[in-house]
Amino acid sequence: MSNDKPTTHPFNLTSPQNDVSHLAPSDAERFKRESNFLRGTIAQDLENGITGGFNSDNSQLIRLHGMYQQDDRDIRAQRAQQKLEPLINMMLRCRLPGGIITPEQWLAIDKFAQEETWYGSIRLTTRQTFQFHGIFKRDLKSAHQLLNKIGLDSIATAGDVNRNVLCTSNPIESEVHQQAYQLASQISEHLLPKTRAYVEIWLNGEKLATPDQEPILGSNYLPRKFKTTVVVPPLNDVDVHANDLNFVAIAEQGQLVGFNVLVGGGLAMTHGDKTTYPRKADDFGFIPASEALRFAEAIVTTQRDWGNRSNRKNAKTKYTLERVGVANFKKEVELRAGMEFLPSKPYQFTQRGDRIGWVKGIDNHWHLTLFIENGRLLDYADKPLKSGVAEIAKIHRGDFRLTANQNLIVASVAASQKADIELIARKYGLIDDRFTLQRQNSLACVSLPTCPLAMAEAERFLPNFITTIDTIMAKYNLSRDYIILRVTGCPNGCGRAMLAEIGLVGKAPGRYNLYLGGNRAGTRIPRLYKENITVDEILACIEPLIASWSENRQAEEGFGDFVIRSHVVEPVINSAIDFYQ
Ligand code: SRM
Ligand code: SF4
Repeated sequence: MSNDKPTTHPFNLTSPQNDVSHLAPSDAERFKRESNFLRGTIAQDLENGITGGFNSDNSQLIRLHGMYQQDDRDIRAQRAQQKLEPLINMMLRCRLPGGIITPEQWLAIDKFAQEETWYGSIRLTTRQTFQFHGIFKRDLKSAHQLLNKIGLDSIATAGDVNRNVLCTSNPIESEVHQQAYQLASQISEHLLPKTRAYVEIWLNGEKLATPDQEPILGSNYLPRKFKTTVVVPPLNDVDVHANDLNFVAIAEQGQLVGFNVLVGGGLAMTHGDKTTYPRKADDFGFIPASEALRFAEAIVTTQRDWGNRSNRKNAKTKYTLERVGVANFKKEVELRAGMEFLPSKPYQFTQRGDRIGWVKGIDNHWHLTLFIENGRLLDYADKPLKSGVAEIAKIHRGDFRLTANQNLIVASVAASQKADIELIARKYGLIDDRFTLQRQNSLACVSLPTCPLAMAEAERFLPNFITTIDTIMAKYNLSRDYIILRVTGCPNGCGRAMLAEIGLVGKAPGRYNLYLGGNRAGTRIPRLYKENITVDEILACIEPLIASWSENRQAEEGFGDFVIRSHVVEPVINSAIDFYQ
């Protein structure tokens, strides 16, 4: 039996009109409930060779196993004309807490991407893991079996569960980083679905006699996706305010003493629906390091029981907090954890981007952060990036770390190997001195052609757009500076444009909403400046602002702070109230 029942009545602390538990559950709740702990009829569906896809419930259910059913949108119309089914294939997202992967594992996934996927790429994501795009149904089992063979899996990287747990990159730089990484791994394991469905379906595991139990997630799993990070200030490279739950490491004299816990961040919205908005996480207070798992569980189960299971657009923790009140949610968490939060400890975030290039760690080993544009590792004609990483993996004795900015760290390199690794990186275009700081501080989500929700280009649009921005920056003597610039192909916000200094949110092909005024630390949500404009119009808007920033900025003032100080846009203070004002 699963522990689905709340420990107290969900809304005995707040007004009854905020109770949504009596509303009809969404269809997602039905298929989760009927799925027999995530099995559905996936196994039978796999045998059906007539279609390249899964039936509708299974196509949703496979998400909780880490896959999305997609088709290539570039050739959709052409195939329809030929009376062919769309080119249905799956995207598979690996679980990689803290983004750590060994060279041996890398070589195995590199080979798989090359030989078994339609697109032949490895895509590093904004959540410190990688995706294969274009696996056909017939090859899915071998993909999972390969991952299993090398000690990886894709469980709970999608769907209504706790997703891949992020951790500030380069954990071996100090003891605090190491402890943070350990916590990220522990949280990932602790909150993982306990069903054997994954093992049975993909790894041909025996069905056990004992019934399945989901003591933390419940048999209906969570109301919506749930995202967790462990972050080590002053670097906010994981973008805490995009996440439901964040453990902010607090160190004293170089030793981790505990965490400030931030709850309820999230960036998605829906065009035209003002009940949806990006929201920053609230600081609940400080907890000792030893209590982190207990609090993680209490927060997840509170959201499990109090989250909106009727309307998926308002189901994330950020909306639960707004509906029941932050104080009430926090009180319930304390009740469940059996412990109160202590007053928060001071900390500061100063930056988000990765430190591209070499840094030396405490153990005298070196770490090389490679800038991977849009996280796409592919063998382009002029720069075989994917092969380059594979060549490094062949000689590298440390590990790789994927960052939440879609970059790759070659970690723990002995001084004696530094030159060899750099030589390979340069030869394959993985180090390119022409990359400007601007390019390195820009992000795009995947978008077309694989994302079914894309409204405008993002990944394929950004590189050329940055070339134009580079020219503008140079014109105003800003080549050695940068603006955090991000583009997402739709308002779901996978490229985290809603925490950018300049954010572009896809509205229609070639048209975007332009947001301004986030800050470099990632602690302010930008505001809508112009709606539904073309790329030329975007450039016409931002060039004069960049010129003015260059001319009138205060020392070290970022572009986002400048546009707020100059009243180009007013700051978003409390997005639940003022985001649409
Ligand atoms: Fe995302 C859905 C790609 C990070 C908010 N996201 C999707 C899907 C799976 C489209 C779909 O549902 O069919 C996209 C697949 C595109 C493709 O072809 O690969 C997709 N999301 C991505 C990635 C790959 C973007 C990237 O360029 O790196 C990121 C994968 C992360 C990972 O490894 O787990 C990715 N997605 C994010 C982030 C950023 C973050 O977490 O730091 C967000 C905003 C933060 C947040 O959650 O508020 C994000 N993705 C969404 C949403 C909106 C959720 C919501 O609250 O409403 C959707 C749509 C949904 O869930 O209904 C979505
Ligand atoms: Fe797709 Fe939209 Fe996410 Fe971009 S932001 S990957 S277009 S869902």
